[in-house]
Amino acid sequence: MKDKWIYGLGLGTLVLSACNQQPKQEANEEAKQPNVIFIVADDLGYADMSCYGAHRIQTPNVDSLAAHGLRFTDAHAVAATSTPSRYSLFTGLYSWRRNDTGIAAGNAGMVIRPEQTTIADVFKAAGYATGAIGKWHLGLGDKTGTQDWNGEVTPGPRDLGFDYSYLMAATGDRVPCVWMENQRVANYDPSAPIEVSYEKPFPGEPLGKDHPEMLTKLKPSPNHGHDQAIVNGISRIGYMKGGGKALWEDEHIADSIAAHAVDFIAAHKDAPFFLYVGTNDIHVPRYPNERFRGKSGMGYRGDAILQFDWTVGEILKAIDQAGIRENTLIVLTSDNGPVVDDGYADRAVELLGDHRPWGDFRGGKYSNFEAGTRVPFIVCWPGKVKPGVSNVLFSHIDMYSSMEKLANQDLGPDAGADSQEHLDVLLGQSTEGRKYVIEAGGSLSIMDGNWKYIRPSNGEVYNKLTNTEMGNDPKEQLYNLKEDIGEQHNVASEHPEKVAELKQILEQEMEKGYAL
Ligand code: NG6
Ligand code: CA
Repeated sequence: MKDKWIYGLGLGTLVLSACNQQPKQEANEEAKQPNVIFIVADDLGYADMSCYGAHRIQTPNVDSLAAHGLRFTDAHAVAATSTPSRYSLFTGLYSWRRNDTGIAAGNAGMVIRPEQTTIADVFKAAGYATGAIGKWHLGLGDKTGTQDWNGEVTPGPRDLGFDYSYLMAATGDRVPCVWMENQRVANYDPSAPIEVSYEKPFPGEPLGKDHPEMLTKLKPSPNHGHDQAIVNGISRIGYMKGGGKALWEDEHIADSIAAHAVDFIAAHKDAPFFLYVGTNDIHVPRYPNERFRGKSGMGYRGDAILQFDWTVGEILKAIDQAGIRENTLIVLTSDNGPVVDDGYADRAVELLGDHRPWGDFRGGKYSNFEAGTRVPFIVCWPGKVKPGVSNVLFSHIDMYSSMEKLANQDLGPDAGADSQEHLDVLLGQSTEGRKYVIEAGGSLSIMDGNWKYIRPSNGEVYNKLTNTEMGNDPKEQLYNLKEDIGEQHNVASEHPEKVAELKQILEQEMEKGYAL
């Protein structure tokens, strides 16, 4: 596929060198504040895209971003699920220091409190236009269950530095199934007032568990529990009433996200902007647009990867059309590792074949093992970031301070307190990365690039519903990742000195605050 992003600079053969060329008006360009776009996929595995080794699926748009940018092999999300992972990405604070950052319900109050500082605040302080589009999953409003979905829900992203927002409150599989635009339901339908509960069903509202015949688009997998409110022929987690014409249609979610991102880019092309785009892909329920359904040969999970790649292509096209490619830093990543069956009978397990979403890593979403938090991570900024592959250790936790540096801001010592500044690593100008990363699955791990220590935990060893090896063990675990990237051999008893060393660093970090 010939793509403007690749070839827009001129001859395809000159692309790689063109990417490194300094813009003509260097002085002006230097002075200009770059636009910043974070594209955060949901549950996309390390090896789910062709640029990360997938061969049964092609992701040409992401691949072009990788070919013209820096593709990291050792980048880590802070947590193996969405809410804590995004909390840390936005705040530069470890989510495990708080006990209320777990997977948020659709009616959760805002997890990042208004008085906390986020990356969006950093860019706002630097005079940027800021926007958040797509998956949020960080709560809205003050307290769980107290939102009035028929009016303005506040506090919200506006209180966290985002001027504009167009968001799903939680996940595709959780009510309320409506878009929140600037903290109000988009396309609000006054004839169908909205009520949401995670406690009890609304009389007269059919539930998936009682009405399988109404589940025309997707049925839940047995025992996962996505069998409550029915919206758009798919049953969800939680109870909901009303919504009318404001209810989303799953097959149009990616289109809505892409369209709003494209509009935001076009509207702000003359001002520096920071845009967070959280895709719904490839989280469950996976029900991609008919343009993608059946196209991957791997069922809806594979089709959702194609749809994710399309979304990236739309964003790149919009940047091209706005003529701001060389002044835009794009970071593409995933919030946590992959899961194949996460609650809907979409045949993902059966059609997976030899595709390995987790690559060579063990575990997956929810797990302490590497596949839980080792994520795809691509940085592209033509002219500034030299294309290539980076094996330097990097963590989402450092995005906060690195963006402070980029935007030339300092919002104080409490802001992003767990975040280290590694802008040079991010831009491929240094190989001096952080010394270790801390990752949260069911337990906490610390990994220094070679060795990984997992704290003892009594959590479940294997999750039968999602087929996940959780990495929990009542005993200490130590893996030599250089020799054993698949974390097969616990060598804790052979290397007590290494265990002691990593454990001590982890405990020092935990002493600063640990609530999970
Ligand atoms: C789990 C859901 C899963 C998914 C996940 C959140 C069950 C059995 N499973 O609790 O389907 O929604 O939460 O995923 O309810 S995340 O990527 O947003 O963290
Ligand atoms: Ca996720």
